[in-house]
Amino acid sequence: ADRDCRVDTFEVMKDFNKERYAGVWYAVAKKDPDGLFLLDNIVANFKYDPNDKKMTATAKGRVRILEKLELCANMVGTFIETKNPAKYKMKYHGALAILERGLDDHWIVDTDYTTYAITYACRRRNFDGTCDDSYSFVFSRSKDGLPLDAQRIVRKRQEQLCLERKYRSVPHNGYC
Ligand code: ODT
Repeated sequence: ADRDCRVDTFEVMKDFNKERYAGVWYAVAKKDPDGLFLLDNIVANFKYDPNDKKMTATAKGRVRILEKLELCANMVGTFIETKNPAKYKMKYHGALAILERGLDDHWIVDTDYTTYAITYACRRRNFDGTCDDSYSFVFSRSKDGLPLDAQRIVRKRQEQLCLERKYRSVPHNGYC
């Protein structure tokens, strides 16, 4: 059977647990959106506040702004919940006003909390329900990348998102 590439049919993480997801994640691979922003040395740090039960995050990395300027940026994000506990709206801005700001979908597609995670955002949909401008991150708890069994799972998820072979690897070379 043909694969279904309509965004609303994509499966996301079941019973997503914000508390277990908290902490540092290193981006090891990325599928870029149109007009990419985060280039490399991307590290996200998720926090869970047990008082208001909300998730927030900071991200840093080398970014590209004004089409050619490259610098290290600190970004802040808050996550707005929806009916599906793995599908958030991420409201974000930079520590500096010249950096990007926006509101994107932020879906946790899959994670085992201790090794890998894969996230997905579709910024613009086609009339048939497929995505016209998406980005996706593969995260690892370790800077050194993912073990083989996790790589296998991630590859399968990338196919389910109709994004196989669209990812590039994200270097961590201490630039930021
Ligand atoms: O790099 C791109 O081109 C698209 C991503 C832009 C938004 C990045 C904003 C990060 C906001 C704060 C951090 C949250 C962590 C999120 C984890 C993954 C998505 C960046």
